Amino acid sequence: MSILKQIQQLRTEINEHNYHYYVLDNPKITDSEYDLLMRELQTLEANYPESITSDSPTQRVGAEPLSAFAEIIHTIPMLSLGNAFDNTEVYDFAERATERLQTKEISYIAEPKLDGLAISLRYEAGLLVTGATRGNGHQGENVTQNVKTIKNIPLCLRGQYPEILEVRGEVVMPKAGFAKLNQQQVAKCEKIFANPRNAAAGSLRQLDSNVTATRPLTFYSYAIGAVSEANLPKTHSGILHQLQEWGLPVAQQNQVVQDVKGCLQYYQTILAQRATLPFEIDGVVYKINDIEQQEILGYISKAPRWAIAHKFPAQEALTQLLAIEIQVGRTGAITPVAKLAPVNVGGVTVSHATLHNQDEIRRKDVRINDTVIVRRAGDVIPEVVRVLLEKRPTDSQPFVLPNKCPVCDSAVVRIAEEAVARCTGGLFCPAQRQQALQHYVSRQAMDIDGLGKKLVVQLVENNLVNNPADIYDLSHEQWAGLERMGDKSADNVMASIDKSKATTLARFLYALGIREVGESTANILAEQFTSLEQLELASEHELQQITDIGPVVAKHIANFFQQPHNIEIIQRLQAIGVHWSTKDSITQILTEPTLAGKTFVLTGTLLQMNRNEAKSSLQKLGAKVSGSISKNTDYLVAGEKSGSKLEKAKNLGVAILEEAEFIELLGK
Ligand code: D41
Repeated sequence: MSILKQIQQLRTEINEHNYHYYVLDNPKITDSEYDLLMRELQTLEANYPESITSDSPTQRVGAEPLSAFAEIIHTIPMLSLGNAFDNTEVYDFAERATERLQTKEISYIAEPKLDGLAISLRYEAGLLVTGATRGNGHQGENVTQNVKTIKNIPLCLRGQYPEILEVRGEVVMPKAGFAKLNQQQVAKCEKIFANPRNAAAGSLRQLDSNVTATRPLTFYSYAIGAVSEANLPKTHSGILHQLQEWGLPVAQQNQVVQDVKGCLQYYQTILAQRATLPFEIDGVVYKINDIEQQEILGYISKAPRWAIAHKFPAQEALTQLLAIEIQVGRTGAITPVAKLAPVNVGGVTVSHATLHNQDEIRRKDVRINDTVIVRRAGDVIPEVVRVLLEKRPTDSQPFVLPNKCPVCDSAVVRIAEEAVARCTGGLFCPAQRQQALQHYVSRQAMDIDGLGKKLVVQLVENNLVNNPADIYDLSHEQWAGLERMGDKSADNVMASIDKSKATTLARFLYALGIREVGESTANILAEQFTSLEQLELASEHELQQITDIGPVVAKHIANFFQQPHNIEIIQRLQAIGVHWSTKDSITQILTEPTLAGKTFVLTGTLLQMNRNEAKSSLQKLGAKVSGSISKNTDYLVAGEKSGSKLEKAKNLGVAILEEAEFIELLGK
């Protein structure tokens, strides 16, 4: 047998053992036998280096350290999950589903909710080509080198896999590995991790994959992204089973259950197992199992209507409320914050908790010097759950929010239908100014490196900067004159500012800090409008026509651009050199006419793309994609085996597109 063939056989054999060990949890040989095989392969490869391929089981570690992670745009967004905190919310979720689906009985797949880091793996021709973090769901970081060091992630798929396969799942650090890692960190006098999730995230975001390789990480698949295969199983459980056949690890606790009752039983079972599971979980996830039903239900905002996370009760502790502090947010929102005697809640020291607003303080009757129960749930801000009235000092007084802003003394007002009170000072209020600037320079916005909170605070305190445009006018002398700054740091900041001028329209829109315009809305706006000028002119009504932009958001956007001082600042920024490529807008012009305002329904099986791809292509062109046919439907895209929807469309006289016509319409 030729050496190459021998090497190939060894790799296949090792991969097969990996599969039995990591995925099936049922090893066929002992660890030392396995080590022997690995060593044999290493020796052969060392003698025949030209035989080494990137998917060889020996090639998990050793890549050069990176200087930064590259960005990866997810071809299909990684969605988020809605939460249910009690049984009622699960019933509500199920009731909405049964109503929309017109059926009483629904099968769900119930899964443990792993507390780690969501990632997406992309396989092409069976080989792992990229691993990316979820990031904001739309764009993540390329962590391929690190992902390859995770031993239960296959470098190549088994069996009859599709040409392209994206797998979504969670990277976790098992409890045992976490404890051991922290012991090692202590021994090395390095920082210890607060919990397994932080440790997993920190390990996956190492620039040197050799470090990641030493960390005990594990991966579990829970969904698919883009896939070039039309004949996938018709249930989520079937898809997970298929993933396992292809060599991907799937949590063994997953279970198909019937109706809400089955879901809630599963919740109790897993809650009882929580302490003995090898990994940390913070709840369970229910997903409607039938893919067709999933498609009918569709998505709302960034979360599917067919899935929900049922969270375990958060961890709680008892402490003293020392004071109530008032924070003023970027948009003037006044938030009361409880200052607490520091207390350990589930491994994290908590010294502050949000009190939300005046109504919440009144409802819970929270007062200074009270003894309170605080709760911490995952990564959310700690909360005061309730007051122990029996421990309340006799002289305590109800707490009332001040009616003047504690920072700028402007009036605090509360609009009738809003829960929050706001400082009316606008950019006159130093707190608002500071936060607007911090937001403007932040990583997701203009990304001005080296211009952190401390510098922004100084700029505002010294009255050097009143609005974002002023940042660009500061001289070298002014920068160098700030505390802890010198010539060199002044040069660095000025260079970062210069560099940040080349940006994207989406980032710029987000940076402006328009109320209710977060990253995802900014992305949508940048995709919909060919230029900023066009957006500035858009009416509230036009804005509302865009999918995912509701009346409130539309109003805030239109209002923002109606303010002359906002336009003036934008013009100053552009004059100073802030710019973005119009590449995106050119492709948009080329594909015109767009499908803005048109409603599509997809049915049957498409051969050249899957439904999610078809849907996102349509949405990019401004079309709406709906789950059911009505007289408002403009087009039905009918793939193979179209059933009742095709009939209904014919009856209603809705235009019907075959796949080829549809692809032509997309301009592909
Ligand atoms: O175990 C998890 N953390 C988990 C997360 C899971 N079992 N299933 C999930 N399913 C989804 C959808 C339904 C959107 C495919 C998820 C997540 N999403 C998720 N993880 C992070 C954000 C969303």
